[in-house]
Amino acid sequence: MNARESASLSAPRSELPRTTRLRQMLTSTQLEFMMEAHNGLSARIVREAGFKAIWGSGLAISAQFGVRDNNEASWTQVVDTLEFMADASDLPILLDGDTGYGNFNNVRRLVRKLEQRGIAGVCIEDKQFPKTNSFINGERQPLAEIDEFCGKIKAGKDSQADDDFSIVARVEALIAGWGMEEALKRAEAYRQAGADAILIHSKLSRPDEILQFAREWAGRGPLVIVPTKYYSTPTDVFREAGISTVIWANHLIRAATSAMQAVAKEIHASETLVDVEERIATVNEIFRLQDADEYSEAENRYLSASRASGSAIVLAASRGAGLEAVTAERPKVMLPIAGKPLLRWLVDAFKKQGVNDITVVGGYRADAIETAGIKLVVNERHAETSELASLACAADALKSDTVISYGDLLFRSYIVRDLVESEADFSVVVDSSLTEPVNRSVRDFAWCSAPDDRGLFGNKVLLRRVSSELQDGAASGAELPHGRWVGLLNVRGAGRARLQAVLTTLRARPDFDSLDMPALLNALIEAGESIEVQYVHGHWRGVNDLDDFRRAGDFAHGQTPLASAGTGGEAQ
Ligand code: SPV
Ligand code: MG
Repeated sequence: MNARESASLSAPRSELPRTTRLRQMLTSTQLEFMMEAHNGLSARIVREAGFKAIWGSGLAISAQFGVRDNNEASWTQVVDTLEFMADASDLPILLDGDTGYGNFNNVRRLVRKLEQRGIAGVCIEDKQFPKTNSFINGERQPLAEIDEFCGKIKAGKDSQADDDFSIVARVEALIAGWGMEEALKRAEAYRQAGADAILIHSKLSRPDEILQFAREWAGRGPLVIVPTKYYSTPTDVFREAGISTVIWANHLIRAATSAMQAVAKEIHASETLVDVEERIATVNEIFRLQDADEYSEAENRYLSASRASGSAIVLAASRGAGLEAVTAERPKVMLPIAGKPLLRWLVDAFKKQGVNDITVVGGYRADAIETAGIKLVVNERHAETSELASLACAADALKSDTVISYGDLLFRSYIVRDLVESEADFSVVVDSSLTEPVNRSVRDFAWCSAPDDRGLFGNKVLLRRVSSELQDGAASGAELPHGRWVGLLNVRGAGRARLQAVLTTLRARPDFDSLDMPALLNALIEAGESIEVQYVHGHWRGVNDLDDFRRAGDFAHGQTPLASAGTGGEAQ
């Protein structure tokens, strides 16, 4: 495999180098086929259709640039286009190299550059530079001198580094009206000069002269044909004539042209997209052809340690007990706080810390959730279920390091920054300023391995248990809690699979529908996981009732004494 081939990022690898595969096609005893492509996308489409090789058509590549097939595109522009094609598809590409873009010396340089870019072979034709397409006044086009053209073939063969790189010599004698004898004479001279195959071209609507040529050629070397004009010939006729390879030379650029003409005309006339949408490739299909998934996988592989790839799951399925008066039309997370929805404050705070892939689990009035910049999944059973059922709806989002968050939080951005920078597989934020029930909605008390001792800043503290019951003596030994879990859990690396496993175990429980996030934290601890505690002292606020709602605007504006932030809380 040459250097260029191994540099192709997204194309699947085939065992043999492209040059070898092209040579095997040319020399095989069965009839082979090549399809035209003219850019990376069409090269990908040719591969997916099942073809074994690509014809890099001069006509089609010129046409997609909007220029004529008269060497108006420079050879380096053609080679740059081929590079995109070779990257998009692992098929061998035979370039239609026109006349070789100059004399023997240009052919030498062309062959070297093509090899460097993973192109498997080149076809050169015995006309003069600059050429014109064979189907435009072909008979008036001057042919090259036989000796001069043989020199080009030899120069090309002498400069290839890979023995399997192929040079196909194209005979234009029939196109130019010089007759069968001249065509055969030229083909034989080119074979002796080292050509790996002969392309015999015809502009007749019947295959007669091609078949006569093949008979008289009598298998001296592989024959390639381009039946654009004699397209109605049954393919078995070529098989029986002993043709090596058929090139379908321009059919994708023509198909694309008629599709684009029809759609452009229709959209212009109707001034709407509604009639064409079903007939054209979806945007997702374009993403697929561009291999967008590979990018996402690579991002996970190479950016997972950085905050840029962070993701979050936001639990936002509840209407909000105590907030019924303001949530008839929308869920709690869409309540306006200082001019923007609560959820937007949260999303903006995450994005500010590079947590960009945000999945929100909606439920009650999920239709009212603004989806800009987030992915929305819906817990359809939100009325009968609790937080873990919502989390399970977003389990697919646990592909990279993820912050799981209640949806009704406002917090200073350093809290998320410190959380996502934690090296621990599991970490939570606990507010040590709140250890006593302020009102009935206060819950999620946290017992930890040590109290918040800001003198010992940096010491590792582990979560022991989260419960809303202060008298939960069995677990806590009636000890006072060390603070309150604010509703933020960060899961990293291998912790993700372990969290999924614990979630799966909990799902098997008959009471799964009633389980909340603290139940997950406690189950993780019982399963032997260490959950690191990041203590804060205020600087956040939950929105659980109308009073919280009223005060949240002040918090958002940064006007309240932040350290005394009131009730934390949950979204569900
Ligand atoms: C091309 O595809 O550019 C060819 C084949 O050279 S033809 O247009 O038939 O001459
Ligand atoms: Mg051409």
